[in-house]
Amino acid sequence: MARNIFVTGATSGIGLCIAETYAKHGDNVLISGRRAELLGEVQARLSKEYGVRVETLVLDVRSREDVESKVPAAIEAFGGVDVLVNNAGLAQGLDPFQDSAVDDAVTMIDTNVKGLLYVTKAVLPFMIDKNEGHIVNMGSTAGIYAYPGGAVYCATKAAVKTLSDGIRMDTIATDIKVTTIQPGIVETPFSEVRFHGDAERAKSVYAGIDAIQPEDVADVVLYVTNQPKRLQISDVTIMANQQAAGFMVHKK
Ligand code: NDP
Ligand code: 8X3
Repeated sequence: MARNIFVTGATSGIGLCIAETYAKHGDNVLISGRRAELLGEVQARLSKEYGVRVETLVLDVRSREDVESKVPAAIEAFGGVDVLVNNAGLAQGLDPFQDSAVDDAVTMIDTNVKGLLYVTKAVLPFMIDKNEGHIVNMGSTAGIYAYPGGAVYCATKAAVKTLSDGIRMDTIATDIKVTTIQPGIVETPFSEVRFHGDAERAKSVYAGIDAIQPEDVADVVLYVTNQPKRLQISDVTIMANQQAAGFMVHKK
């Protein structure tokens, strides 16, 4: 039976690919992000290509007010939610902590930690009512291994992993599952966002690496949410063959 999947940050990169992977699998998707025009384009393409229901929600996860007012209404209209993929997130800057911009740090914490928290709080009551559901949180190898210039980004991803573990404990009496996905370097617009639009510098991150692609991550997300009720996959860490830890890569 088709499930209802809510993906945040579905206008680009990994989230877009996750939404498409579920649509291809025959599930309905509620896609969100800040860029309304992109959401409309993705909605038109996925519904046409896969014949599933695709709904959109223009949302800045940093706005607690917006999340609290818009998310429950969108889920009601969607007819409930089986899987929440908390994917919206970003890095800003790669300067040493002492030289980094406080504004960048605040943006990362507001998006990656507080945004994920607001969305999860808005969605969980629907899952608790049904006594089931699956929350998939997008962590990162950056949450396991800090790297130079990544102190705050890495801390936000460590927080994602810890939030997931705590929520799994607090919902243990329900059939809700919680999974953290921790990818290494994935080739997406992520680095262009990190370097504030510097495309050349962004390209250099992936040069010489057969980097993992958004489809690789999306396949894992689909896999963890396609397991029998008895089985909960708590964490998955994936990285390129040429990566061994956080930013530790062997370039060819
Ligand atoms: P992209 O930049 O391609 O996608 C980021 C997505 O997040 C976009 O859809 C963007 O949508 C959304 N987003 C950003 N800020 C907000 C906000 N305030 N409110 C709502 N949506 C927001 O990067 P990726 O696909 O690579 O990143 C997706 C996730 O994967 C992030 O959480 C990232 O930290 C994580 N990750 C990425 C890795 C990589 O190497 N690429 C590796 C490990 C984890 P919009 O701009 O329309 O709002
Ligand atoms: C994104 C992967 O290694 O650029 O989380 O931090 S990395």
